[in-house]
Amino acid sequence: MAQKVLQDEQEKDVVVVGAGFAGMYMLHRLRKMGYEVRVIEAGSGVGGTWYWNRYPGARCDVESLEYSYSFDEALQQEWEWTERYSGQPEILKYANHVADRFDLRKDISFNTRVLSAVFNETTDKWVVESDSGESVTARFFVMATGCLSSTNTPDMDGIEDFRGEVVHTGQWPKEGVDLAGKRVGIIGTGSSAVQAIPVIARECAELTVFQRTAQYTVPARNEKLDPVRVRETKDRYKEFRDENFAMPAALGANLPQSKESVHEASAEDRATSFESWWESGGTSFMRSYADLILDESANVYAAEFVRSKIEDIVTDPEMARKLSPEHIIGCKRLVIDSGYYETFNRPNVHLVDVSEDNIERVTSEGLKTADNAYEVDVLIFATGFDAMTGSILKVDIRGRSNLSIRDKWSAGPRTYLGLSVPGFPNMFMVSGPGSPSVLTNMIVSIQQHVEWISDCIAWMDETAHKTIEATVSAETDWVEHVNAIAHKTLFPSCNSWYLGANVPGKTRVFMPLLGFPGYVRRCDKVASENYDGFTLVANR
Ligand code: NA7
Repeated sequence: MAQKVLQDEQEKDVVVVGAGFAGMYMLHRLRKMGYEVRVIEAGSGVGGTWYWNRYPGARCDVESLEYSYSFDEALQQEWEWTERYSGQPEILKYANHVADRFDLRKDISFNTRVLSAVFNETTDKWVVESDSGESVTARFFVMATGCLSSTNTPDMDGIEDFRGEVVHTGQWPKEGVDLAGKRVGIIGTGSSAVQAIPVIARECAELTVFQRTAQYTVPARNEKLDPVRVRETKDRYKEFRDENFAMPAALGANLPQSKESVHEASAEDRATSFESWWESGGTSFMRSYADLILDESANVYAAEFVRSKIEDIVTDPEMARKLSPEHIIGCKRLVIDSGYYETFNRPNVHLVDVSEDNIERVTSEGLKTADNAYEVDVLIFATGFDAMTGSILKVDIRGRSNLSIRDKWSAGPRTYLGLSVPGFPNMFMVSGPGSPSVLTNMIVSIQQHVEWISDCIAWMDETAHKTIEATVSAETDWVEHVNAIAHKTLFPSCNSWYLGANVPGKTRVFMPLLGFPGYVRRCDKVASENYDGFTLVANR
């Protein structure tokens, strides 16, 4: 019994929630620096978003040679990616390789969900409790819960009546879902659906896509990686990483970025340029002109080009019309695909525009819309995530004076640097709201945050400080800064998950910060000025 108490109540230096790429590196780096760390993870394995998103066709939209850790030269040299964009199984294999290589699992509690984290003002320590009964007390508390890990499932009447199988792309069962010969319905046409639809259509008998907002997607042009390109990149991997680190989204330094306004180009040049980006594939399509995401009248040209492609690809004009988006291109995250629009030429694929014919309820047999009824055996929710804040707010986090993070953020998330929140001393978030996060190559952002946080913890010890806490004025200035930058662009102009607009009742706040290099400079400056914008309390 005594042993059980010891096992369940641990005292560590740092407790980390989540064993995705953020939690894994946080553990590795802090442990190397001599700290005792406990990581708590709800899944049965490492990988975070790549552990949960096992839906057919799941693939990263950042190129594999970039979407990987750079902190260890041997690791980046030894790991072999096979495709331009890695599929989920390969990324998960990579995460497991990292966990093995650095012996991470011994400090991770799997199958354990953190329920609460409370700051004790007498001891200046966090007490973190979980559903397994495990309780960890630590000086520092790090939320490494990921930006896209809390699934958003719309509340639909009648769901309990449905006799078939219900799955969410973001919580796809490990054992898979047998879709062969089945009638499948998929709700949503975001990135997950766009990736899944072509694969599922080939497997199932009939696929009905329930679309609320049509989606812009450009071809991924995924392919096997050329060994010569891999060798050349690995021969100068450090330089390659440094060049990407200096890019606005921390990626794609090898690709051109036009400095020209689309208005300056002739119609012929525009057509040639868009066509060439379309042919090379990837989200960099938006780089074809400098002002596409800044000016609505410029954006129209790119949107019109993609709409013309839809018209060319989709043979049924009515289907093409329904698939053609009207909003600003790139405002919702631009999706990349492998045969998405083409899939709607298949006889077994049907499209229901639920903005015209609203979903009324789920029935025992399928979905009832205002005008029709659809029978399905499997209902897939590809309805996205309560992005950036969902997983943080799921934990009952309480800072000074029992202040709850849910109350603190009741009008939307407010942070300093996306790392820290006033009232919550010694708590850090990796890629939290207000940091570049989802507008960058996530792994690069994660590494930058992990290194900043661990260096901060080491500095606290070197300088004999016990707590660090963002000031309210630093937070206010930071929130204004994030908003001011976003409002110079077209990003806030549509109902995207960047704004929280996809979750009913969520306050609309543009959450990620645009511009990685400026952000890094600011973080470095804050640290070099003895953590300017933070209140520091010295050890007695
Ligand atoms: P997204 O991009 O948030 O897409 C969710 C989709 O689900 C989108 O088409 C939504 O339509 C649709 N949706 C959400 N709720 C409903 C309801 N109630 N009825 C009908 N349709 C609905 O999530 P993903 O998982 O595809 O991608 C998230 C990110 O993961 C992606 O950007 C990549 O970074 C990886 P809406 O557009 O809101 O009208």
